[in-house]
Amino acid sequence: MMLQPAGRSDAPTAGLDGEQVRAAWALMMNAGRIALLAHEHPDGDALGSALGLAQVLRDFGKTCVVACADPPPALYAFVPGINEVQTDLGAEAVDLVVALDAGDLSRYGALYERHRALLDHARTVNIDHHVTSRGCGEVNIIDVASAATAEIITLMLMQLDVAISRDAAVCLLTGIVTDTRAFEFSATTPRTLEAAAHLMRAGAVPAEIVKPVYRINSLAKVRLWGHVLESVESAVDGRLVWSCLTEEMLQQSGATADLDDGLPSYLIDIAGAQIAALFKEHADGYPRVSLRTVHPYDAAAIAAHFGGGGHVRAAGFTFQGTLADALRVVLAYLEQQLL
Ligand SMILES: [Mn+2]
Repeated sequence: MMLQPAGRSDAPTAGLDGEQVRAAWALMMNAGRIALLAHEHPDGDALGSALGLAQVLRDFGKTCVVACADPPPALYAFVPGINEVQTDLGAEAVDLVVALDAGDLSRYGALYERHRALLDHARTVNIDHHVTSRGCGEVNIIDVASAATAEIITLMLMQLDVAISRDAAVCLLTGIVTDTRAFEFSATTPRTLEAAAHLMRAGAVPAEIVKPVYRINSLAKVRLWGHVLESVESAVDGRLVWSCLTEEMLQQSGATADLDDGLPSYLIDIAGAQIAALFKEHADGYPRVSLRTVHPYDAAAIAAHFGGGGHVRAAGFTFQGTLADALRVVLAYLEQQLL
């Protein structure tokens, strides 16, 4: 029997539509003042794409404004130019809007609400990789085969033979690294790695992105995780695993409630686990339950049973009762799913 290649069979080998790329580039080259928008609640791809493209366009003498409805998370402090991100476009006119990593103007949040008169009528280039995107520009480069918007921008620049400075390369590689969790997600293709290789040749270093984003933790977070991991329990031959994050643990570790980010995923990575649940106590509200599953268990369906929602592998809900009740009721339901 022939061995099938392990990579994605639908991995893209072709470049982007050359006509669209040239049309987008012509709009940028004909503009003097350009607003680059990252979607609300920005991630590394939205920010890296906007800042990276802005730095490339500045090398062509363009005045660029990078804006986002929300300030960048502190995590991205290492990204060149991060301090220039504005939460408002100001009153000055812009010749062109480049909307990045979302294909619907409403996804730019408060920025869109505040500048509706401008954004509804501005000449706009839209670059995105989400399958749900309709496109909100006169030129739309929506490429769902790309793992990140920053991958699309890199491919564009490669096709146009435009030089990329080191700072711009760090921004764009941040987008690719964060949208693929350092090339781990299945959206990663050979072409993603080719784009990343191009950015490395321009001077970007993956470790300088991976370390601050995925490796560095505060001492408080490590202590909080220690408490939670020490309390892990299991049932159904280890197929069900769960733990609690209590107010007492938060106080003992000096951590803030958001530092549990990543814990539910850590639980489902325990060998043999098929459903993982993290029960999070709230001093002034009902407990929150985060679920992670592996195939064939549907986290969204389980969460929906308790009035919540999410994705097939990751979902959550608020339990209308005490933490003790949540443990009793939810664990019984989860065990039932595994029988
Ligand atoms: Mn993205």
